[in-house]
Amino acid sequence: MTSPLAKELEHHGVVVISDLLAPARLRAMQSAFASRLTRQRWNDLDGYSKTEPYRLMIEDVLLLHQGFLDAALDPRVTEAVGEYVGPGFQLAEAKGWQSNPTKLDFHGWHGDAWYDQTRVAGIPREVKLGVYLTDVTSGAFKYIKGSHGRQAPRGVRPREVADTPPEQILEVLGKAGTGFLFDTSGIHRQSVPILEKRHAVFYGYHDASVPLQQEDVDYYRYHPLLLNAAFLGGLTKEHERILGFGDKRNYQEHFVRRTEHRGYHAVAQRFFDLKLRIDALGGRVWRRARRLLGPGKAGKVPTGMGMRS
Ligand SMILES: O=C(O)CCC(=O)C(=O)O
Ligand SMILES: [Fe+2]
Repeated sequence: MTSPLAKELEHHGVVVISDLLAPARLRAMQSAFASRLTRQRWNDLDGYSKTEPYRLMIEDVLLLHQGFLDAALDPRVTEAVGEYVGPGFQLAEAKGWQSNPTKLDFHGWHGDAWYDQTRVAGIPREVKLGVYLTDVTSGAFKYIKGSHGRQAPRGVRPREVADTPPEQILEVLGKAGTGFLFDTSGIHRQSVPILEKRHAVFYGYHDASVPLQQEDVDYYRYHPLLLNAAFLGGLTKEHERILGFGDKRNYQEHFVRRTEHRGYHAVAQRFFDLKLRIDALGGRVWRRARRLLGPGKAGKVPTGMGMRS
């Protein structure tokens, strides 16, 4: 094993890369990330998605800025992950979120369940790269060193970890631009309380030949990566392999995600359709008024009534 980061991973299950993002790169990524946090994703408006009260999710960060792709393919990262997971490793997920301040312990200690535990013997390796985009002085990522590869990943009850000596717990406090790699079978969590908003990105790497747990197949969690063509210049064949170019193993044709909010969605859709019809009617009335009264007499042009094709 030649990568010092892979060695640390073997030993502790976690390793910090304090200077992962250079300052100019970081600033650009922070702005791109923040631009997606201005509103919830809806219709033709990009934004965050929300499926729980305390986190605003940005799915598919590789679409946002070159920096997110470059961080995922940083040679320090790919070398360490390649050695630790094995040569078939791929980037399987790239998402980020804003954690909102709360004192509530909404997401406790756990190992990340991802593979089909009924079909896979042993514990296949998965590594995540976490990257902070804000300075983190509370609500930090925490990891129980040496807990990796010991048990099939699952939620962990507080009493199971109550006797852990404090020196065995790594708390990744750090400046924006800090990165850290961890074996996701090890016990970890975001700590509480979260006193200020935290922006963080998490990239997941595992071998795409490992069968996925049913829950993640149903959600299409590990869909082929969504990429931005503008950022794909200069990739090597190995980069393309890591990004899963042409790999259809986890691709699902005709996928439609199920939702618990079907009724809400249907009602919102109807109301919006009604609004579009009212707007269109308003547009017709305005055009007729303009024809009858002559240009300049029918008031200001109503906005938002244009068709785009
Ligand atoms: O938000 C955190 O600090 C923990 C994230 C986590 O558990 C994960 O990405 O698997
Ligand atoms: Fe996790």
